[in-house]
Formats: sequence, C-alpha cells, structure tokens
Amino acid sequence: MPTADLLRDHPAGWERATRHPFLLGVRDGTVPARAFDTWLAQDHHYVGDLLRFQARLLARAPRPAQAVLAAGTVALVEELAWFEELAGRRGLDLDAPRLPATAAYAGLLERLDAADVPTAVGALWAIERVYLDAWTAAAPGAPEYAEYVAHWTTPGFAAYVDGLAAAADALGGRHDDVVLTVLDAEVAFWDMALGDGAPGDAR
Ligand code: HMH
Repeated sequence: MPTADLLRDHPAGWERATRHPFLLGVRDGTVPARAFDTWLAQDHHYVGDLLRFQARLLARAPRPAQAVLAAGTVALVEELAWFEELAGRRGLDLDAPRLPATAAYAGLLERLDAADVPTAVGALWAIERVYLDAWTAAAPGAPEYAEYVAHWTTPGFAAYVDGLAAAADALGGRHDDVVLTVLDAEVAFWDMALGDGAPGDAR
C-alpha cells in the first residue's frame, strides 16, 4: 500500500483526527483531569483490543512483516503495564465499562481481523500514524499533561510507525476506505473523552 499517497489524498480526514479539540485542550491545559482520566481508562481497553488483533495479525503475517509486528505486540503489552501503573497513581477505574466509541472501535478491529493481511497491515499503519501525529500536534502539552505527550511522541514510536509503513508498502494494494474508517473511529474516540466530562465542560 502506498502509505504516502493515503496521507496525501485525504488531508481533511487526517486533519480532523489529529487536530481535535481534545488534543488542543491537552496542549493548552483546558482539558479537565476528569475527561483525561476517562480517555485513559478507555484507551486501556482499546490497547487490549488492539493487542488481540495485532497478535493474530502477527500469526498470519508473511515473513518480512513479522519483526515489526512482533516488536509492536511487545510494546502493546508494555503499554498495558504502563496503564496499570498509571491507574494506581491517578486513581483510574480500569474496570469501567467500554463507552460506545470504544466498543465500536473494538468492532472495527474485529472486522480487520477478518480482512486480508495487506488491508490489515495498512489499517494498523493508519492507526499508529494518526496517533503519533495527533500527539505531536498536542506537543509539548500543558505541564500536567507533558509526560503523556512525551510518552506518545518518542523517536522509537516514530521509527515503529515508519516500519509499519514499509511493511504496508511492501504488501501493496491500496485501501482508502479502511483508512478513512480508521480516521472516523479516531475522531469518535477523541469526541468520547470530551463528551463524558461534566456537563458542558471543555466544549
Ligand atoms: C484510540 N488509537 C487509539 N488509541 C491508541 N492507543 C492508538 C490508536 C495507538 O496504539
């Protein structure tokens, strides 16, 4: 999949998913801690769902794509441990049920689990590329959020996203619809964090 073309040909979709009010609020400090905590607990669910999808994708990937998918799988396990440590520090309720956008994204990951490998790797690249760009747009972040922004904008994460692009490009094909569906799911996920705050906050 020519990932560069997918970035070039859908600027409005990438923009909506990476310049979201939640991210601008993380940058300027107007996102309430409660909305951020909601988002963290939901993303903990999301990372577990993504791990299930990615581990299965690794199992069916062709030999050249294995290394990058395996490294990413380990990183997701480490991300879950990081969330658990955060839960103690911030008093997060990791057992809070999935909100509708989280459940919908889990459904999308299940559909991707049934997609062919080039489509699924292309979608995984979009999932991680949009996330890197979103947090880069929030950098450096208000003081209370700077450590989180730094966590999701490391050079190692950027290198991983480049590795996924190389794997997707090598597998070929072009799956604009699936990438646009990912971008919509990302916007809905950011919307959810703001929508679950106290009435009217951060809007
Ligand atoms: C919503 N999208 C969302 N959460 C994440 N942690 C990522 C992408 C990247 O893993």
